Amino acid sequence: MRRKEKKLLQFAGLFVVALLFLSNVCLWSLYRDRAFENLPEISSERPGGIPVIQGGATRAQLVAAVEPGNARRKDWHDYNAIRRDAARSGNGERGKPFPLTDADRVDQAYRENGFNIYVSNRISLNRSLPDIRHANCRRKLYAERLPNTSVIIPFHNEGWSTLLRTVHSVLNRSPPELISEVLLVDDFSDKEHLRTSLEQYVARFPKVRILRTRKREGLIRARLLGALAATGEVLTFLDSHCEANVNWLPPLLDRISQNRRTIVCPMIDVIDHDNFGYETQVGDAMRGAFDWELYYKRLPIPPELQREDPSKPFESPVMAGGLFAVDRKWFWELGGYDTGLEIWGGEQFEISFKVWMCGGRMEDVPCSRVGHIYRKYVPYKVPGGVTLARNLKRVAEVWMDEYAEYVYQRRPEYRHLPAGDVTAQRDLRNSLGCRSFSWFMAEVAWDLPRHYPPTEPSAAAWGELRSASSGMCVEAKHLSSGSALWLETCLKGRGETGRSHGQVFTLGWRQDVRVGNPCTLRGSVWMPLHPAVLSHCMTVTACRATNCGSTDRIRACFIPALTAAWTAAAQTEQSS
Ligand SMILES: [Mn+2]
Repeated sequence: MRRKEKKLLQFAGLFVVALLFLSNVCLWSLYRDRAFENLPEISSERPGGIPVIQGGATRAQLVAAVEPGNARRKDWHDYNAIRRDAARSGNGERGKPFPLTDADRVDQAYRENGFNIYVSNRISLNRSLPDIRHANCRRKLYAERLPNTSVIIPFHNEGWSTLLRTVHSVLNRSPPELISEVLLVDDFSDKEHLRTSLEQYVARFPKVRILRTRKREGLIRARLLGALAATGEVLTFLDSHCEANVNWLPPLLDRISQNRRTIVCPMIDVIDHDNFGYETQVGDAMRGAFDWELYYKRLPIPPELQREDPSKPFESPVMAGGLFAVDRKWFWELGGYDTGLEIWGGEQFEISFKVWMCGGRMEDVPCSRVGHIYRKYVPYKVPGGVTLARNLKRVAEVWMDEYAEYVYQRRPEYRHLPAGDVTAQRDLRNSLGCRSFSWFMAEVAWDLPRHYPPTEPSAAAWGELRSASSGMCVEAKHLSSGSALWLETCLKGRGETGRSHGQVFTLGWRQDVRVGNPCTLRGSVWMPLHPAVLSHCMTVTACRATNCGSTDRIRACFIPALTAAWTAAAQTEQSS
């Protein structure tokens, strides 16, 4: 009887997988031309002053050692390429900031791309980057035999130089035998330079192909499209304004070759949107996580997970989104992305929860670094909040079990938002025998509640913040996130009663300051303190509050060194 049931379940599972696969295959109809299928072999003569890419360089590839795993390992560094990079000079080389003049800063430079395209255009497509990896990375050996990869780069109206610098950096800094192909997936761009010029340009690289969608599909389906067309053993997704750094690829592929169910992410470095300088992110190696409004967050690696060798891969609960590598078959076993997700957003949660809960794992690899331009603003129309909300709700409904409630408590508007049919996703979850979200929280994201507790502890205090020395009050001129706080005459002193104005603040459990009282607070509105406020280093009084009616007083003090950090001193006076 039990065996019969098991068989039935297995069949049902297979059926669902087949259905999913078929529905994915339908995506084939989305793109029009698989451009440049049979390209001629290129000569080593490159027009336009473009240096030979991986031009037959003999790489130092001895150093084979037998490690405990019995896999022969070798040094994958391309020392010729490293020497070539070291000899380069010019604007932006070694990831140095471009010397900007005022004329370079005109708004027009940012308008089309969200970053300064004029500056980008004046930096070589083959520019060198600083090797900012941990020193241990230079000595690391990886398996001699690694899977090859298709590099999938979706783009929409990307700038010429930023798109091609992405491609060049991949070709320049990857062992050619590990690159099966580079797939540029054009999500219905209308920029002229991305038509014939691009086709002619990439024709010189036999491994680079362009796929084009027939209508705007959005990032998620564009990635799926690339994944469907890909033939490499591993899928590596990159954004269209990236630069791959020294030896970025072998450390990623090595982890997948050791465990094909591992999704790996490189460290994402920051390419400045003004001057194109190359730097690490604040905090560098951190774990990916989320708050309960489902905003992506980065958490410090907790002491329990810190290793003697900080260059070792570490587990990450949630990926940042755009940059990762995954075994191609494993990606499809996981159902790819939920095709019900629209355009952009939420997909990094879906794939992250899925891989962890369904028998895989996810790691960040410190020895693999890729730079990314974080835009100043998004230059094209992104579909409004509803799409993102709908995507997040789908993810919450399918994967988060009872924890979805914590999201709905913070975003009540999600509760009744229609998220479309999620039956197929739930069936997939069943057929893969995935674990519960509470398992995920207990075993993978166990450090998350330390920073983002599902149930927020009540505020320490709220009320006016009155300077002990000057008697002035802190005021928010504009009640929006990011506007500075100033000192003004206290409203109470001005004869106003005001509880709903810019002089009411809450001192949160995290010792952060938010505008409003605990009942009117919405989300985490971050208010930077104006230097003039900080320099007061004042003592303030505020009403103690576990509820909105309380009027006890406490004294609290700024810690001047930490912007907007507070320390609540002992409770002193009782107010009337
Ligand atoms: Mn991007």
